[in-house]
Formats: sequence, structure tokens, C-alpha cells
Amino acid sequence: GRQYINEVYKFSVDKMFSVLFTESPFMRGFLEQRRFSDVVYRPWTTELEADQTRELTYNVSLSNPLTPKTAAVSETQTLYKASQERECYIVDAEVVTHHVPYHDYFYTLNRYVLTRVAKHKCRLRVSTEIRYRKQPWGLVKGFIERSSWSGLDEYFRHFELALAKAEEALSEPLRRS
Ligand code: YK8
Repeated sequence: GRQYINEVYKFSVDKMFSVLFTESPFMRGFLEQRRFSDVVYRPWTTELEADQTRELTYNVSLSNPLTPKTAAVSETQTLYKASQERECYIVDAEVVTHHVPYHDYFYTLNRYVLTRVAKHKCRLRVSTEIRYRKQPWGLVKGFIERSSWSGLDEYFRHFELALAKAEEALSEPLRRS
């Protein structure tokens, strides 16, 4: 796998969770800027003492000669029950791209780990793996890996930039005593 982000931000871990995992203006703006369309969020499940999940669907625009111009994507996010408010949140996102060649062979697993550093500081780590449901031929595996890593590299490069840009605006005002 690859690690895309490992950074400290100037706002609380709870704020980071709500920015990344609710329908926040930040995510809305970011996905729009990346030209994701028809974004639909299902609500988080709310069972007590259990992992929570939610489903997202959207269309991405692609410029790969082997794929259609747009593809439907579904993302299943799991918030592990080991997460603790004000301390840490662990979310896995399984991303499946439909209507592309070999879509039934693989999916992507993105892990987001948010941890408290101080009251108004948190660390975000994002790492990614490509997972296989069936073993592809070498040539096909090459297509899958090349296309996935290049899409992921680009997505998380912009994502990190957007977060850095938004950091000041998102950070809690310093309270003077
Ligand atoms: C999420 C991984 C693969 C997929 C794509 C597949 C083409 C297959 C072509 C053949 C289009 C936002 C990607 C990049 C679409 C975008 C996905 C994003 C960036 C010939 C093999 C969507 C993170 C994410 C995860 C996986 C990415 C797909 O938050 O190449």
C-alpha cells in the first residue's frame, strides 16, 4: 500500500471527523472542484456498541482510453467502534468503481486514522491498498495498478492541498484568557 497523508492540523479531532465524514461544505466544495457528480450520501447507521457504516455514491470523470468518460463509484465507509470522541477515529472506505473493465476484480481500501494531538490539534493519516477479489493475469494486474495509483495519487494530492488551504478557516479561534 501507500501512505498519502500524515499531517498535523490546527483543529480538533472531532472537527476533522465532521469535516471529512459528514456532508460538510469542505467535502461538498472539494468533490465539486474534482468534478464528482451526483454525490449521494446515505446516513451513518446508529447501532449502539457496533461499527457504524454509511454508503456514498458518485460519478467520476475519467480520461483513460480504456474506460468510459464517466464511471459510477460506490464507497462504503466503516467507522470502527474502537473510535472515541475527542481522541481518535478510524474509518475504512472501500471504493468500488463500476462500468470499467475488470471492475469485478478489484477495489480500493482507504484507511483514515484521526488522532488527537492537543485540544485544537489533530493528526490525519491516510493510507491505501488495492485489494483483489479474483487473481488477474499479470497484464491485467498491470492495468489495474497503473490506473488505480495514478487516480489515487492525483486525488490525494489535491485533497491534501485543499485541506491545507482550508486549515485556517477551519481552525477554532484562539481564545484569550
Ligand atoms: C475516493 C481506483 C481505480 C479507479 C479507476 C479504474 C479504472 C480501471 C481501468 C482498467 C478509474 C474518491 C479510480 C482511480 C477512480 C477514483 C477512485 C477514488 C479517487 C483498464 C483496469 C475516488 C478515493 C478513490 C479511490 C479509488 C479510485 C479508483 O475517495 O482508475
